[in-house]
Amino acid sequence: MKNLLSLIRENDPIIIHRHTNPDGDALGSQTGLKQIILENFPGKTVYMTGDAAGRYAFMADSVMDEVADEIFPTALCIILDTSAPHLISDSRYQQAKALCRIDHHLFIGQIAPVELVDSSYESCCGLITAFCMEMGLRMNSAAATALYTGMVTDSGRFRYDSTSPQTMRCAAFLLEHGVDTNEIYRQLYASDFDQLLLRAKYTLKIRFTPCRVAYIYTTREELDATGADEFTVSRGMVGVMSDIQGVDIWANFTETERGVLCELRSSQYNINPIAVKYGGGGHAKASGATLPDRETAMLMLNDLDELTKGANK
Ligand SMILES: [Mn+2]
Repeated sequence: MKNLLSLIRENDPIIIHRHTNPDGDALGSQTGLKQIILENFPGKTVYMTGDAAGRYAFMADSVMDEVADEIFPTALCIILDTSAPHLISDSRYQQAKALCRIDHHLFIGQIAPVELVDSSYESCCGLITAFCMEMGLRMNSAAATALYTGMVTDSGRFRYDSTSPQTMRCAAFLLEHGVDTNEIYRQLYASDFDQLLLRAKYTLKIRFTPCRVAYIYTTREELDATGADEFTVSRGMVGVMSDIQGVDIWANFTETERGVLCELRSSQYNINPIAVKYGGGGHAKASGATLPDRETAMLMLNDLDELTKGANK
């Protein structure tokens, strides 16, 4: 952490990068670190670079800067929340005078000569908060709000396994510096009325297997009738089954031109081998596959029932 602080102290200008298709953590760490540098080293010039904020454009100060080519060879570039070089938004970091990285992903390989990589943190925002706390840097409410947003999104509202006592200590520190949590949650989680209606419709479609695997099956005709695209239905609606008591596995089947899209989730079981058996893949508790027809979907439900009978937790 000391090396990182020296680099920041000694360099001007500073350009902050993060991964492409930014999420709340990428943007939160980018704008949060910028605010911390400006708060503690007034007079420094700090740029942010990368593709547009998209869904997270509501975050304050999330518009990227146009950084001229000739600035890079004079600058310190800081890469945030990125595990591999090809994911870094704006490859001109390669021309930087000095380079460092702050990240919380599992370490794959070194990108910069100075790196602060710690995968015990739920978010890059959490790691930057800890850096600020440990180095005794001043925090302000703009930085705290940005960093808190990233902590909330990357930890799934403090629910994922990665949430730790350390997470809560960092979050507490941020709250002490002026975070309007109501405003953040409203921006992140308010859904429009059409979305709400669709969720209601899909809640009514939930069915159960004999072993309490929850599932929804949407035919081609039903999909067309909703007027929603297949992604909104397949990925978007699997979550309506996620918090039902007594349900540890749930599956969302959606008939499309390409076959029956299947999204599989579990709170307890490793459902990945079943997704793989049907030509899909993903993670232990979240996988997907594309099935040829409804009969195959029903066979998959049988397999999921069998899984709940075994000890394969
Ligand atoms: Mn992250």
